[in-house]
Amino acid sequence: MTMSISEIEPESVEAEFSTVVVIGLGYIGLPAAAIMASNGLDVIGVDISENIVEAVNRGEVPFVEPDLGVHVAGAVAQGKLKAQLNVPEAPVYVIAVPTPFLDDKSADLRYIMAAAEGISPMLQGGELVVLESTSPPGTTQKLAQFIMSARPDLSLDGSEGRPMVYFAHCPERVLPGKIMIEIVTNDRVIGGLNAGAAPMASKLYKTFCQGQIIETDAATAELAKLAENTYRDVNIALANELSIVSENLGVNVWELIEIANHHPRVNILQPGPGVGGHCIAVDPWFIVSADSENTPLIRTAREVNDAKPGHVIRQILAPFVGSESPVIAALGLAFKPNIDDMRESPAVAIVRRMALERVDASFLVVEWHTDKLPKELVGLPNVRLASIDEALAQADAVVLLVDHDKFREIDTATLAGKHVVDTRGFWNVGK
Ligand code: SAJ
Repeated sequence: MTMSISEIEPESVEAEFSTVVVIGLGYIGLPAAAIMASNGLDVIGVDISENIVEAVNRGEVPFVEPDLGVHVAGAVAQGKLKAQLNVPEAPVYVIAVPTPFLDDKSADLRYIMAAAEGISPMLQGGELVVLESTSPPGTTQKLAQFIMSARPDLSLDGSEGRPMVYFAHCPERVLPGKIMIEIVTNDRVIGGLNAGAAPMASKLYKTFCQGQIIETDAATAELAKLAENTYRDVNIALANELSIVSENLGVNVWELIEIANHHPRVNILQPGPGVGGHCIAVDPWFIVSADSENTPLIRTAREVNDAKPGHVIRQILAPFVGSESPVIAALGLAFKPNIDDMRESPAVAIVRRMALERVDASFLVVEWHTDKLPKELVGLPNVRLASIDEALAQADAVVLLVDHDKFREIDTATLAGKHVVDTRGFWNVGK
């Protein structure tokens, strides 16, 4: 299918999509549900968790995301958004469930297929089913085939007079921490699987998206989303590799990258303690598993980024080989700055691995966004949360793992005489 920008006006669509069912009320589904409801659609959110359903029906958001609370509370109060456990009949379904990976790095599609099982019996023909979850190439096709084999009375092409169901992939591309802005302003890729699906899905997204709506086929939309996150992963791998080379050559990598980026066609990202979160560290594997023979670069970039925590651990512990019971302050646990999300965080992995490796050492962890340790660190006797003042006063070594703005308040004079490892270039830019 050729790429085109849909010219359908948003005003004409509200009646057509009177009710939208969003399956999965997590970091992606709840913002999508809330923004559609805020723009006049009646939205029913479906989730398997009773706690989430109850929280949303109280107008509350069960995780931290700026501005999402206002949208959810407003939409629930106006009766435009409600949540429930079961999938109802509706003209539009949006699937926004997790796609984690299995041990062999292939995608685990069980949540998508569970959503398909819920939708199948509700269909009458004419519905639009949108897959928003980041998915390996071919997933929209698999989803459609799954539903078609459960419902042989329906079709993808109207053959033999059987009513059609329309399928599209519209991958989410929002940045955690800025979701409510980016969900409106980002351009949106709409990948239609069967004839008519892409224009229908474009109408839906035009109700709230102010960016360009770019129509293509489902497989291209799937691969485009994976390519975006892979581009970032490969670029960060370059930065991480340069950080180790620079260290060995006595060069400051932050200054090096800043200078290189003055070139008009160079934009190297920042090195760090590793790549975390549930997108950039996962999605490249979906391309590798789709064509493992032809993806040495993508695989190697993943391996370079996954090896960075081990390098950071060696940097922190090196001066304490042979010395007893060092005290190490670890600043930050989240997977990136100014959010509370610690899932797949390299900071958490680094503290855990160090605590297991040096049972004689004490680890004082500073994380403003939580009053309890994440599950990976619970039960480790040599790890506890501490205030910044206590951690800095007691520490022999200080490792900056997350560049939370709040750490700017630290007086760097208090670091004098301590072994300092700054994984984010927070204190030493330009030196
Ligand atoms: N990181 C670095 N150096 C950098 C930038 C990031 O080490 O220069 C690290 C971060 O510290 C973090 C990880 O990478 O551990 C990922 O953070 P991120 O800010 O790059 O991305 P995510 O995972 O929060 O969101 C990404 C976004 N994708 C792109 O920017 C191409 C977002 O737009 C996607 O919607 C999201 O993945 C997703 O859900 O796929």
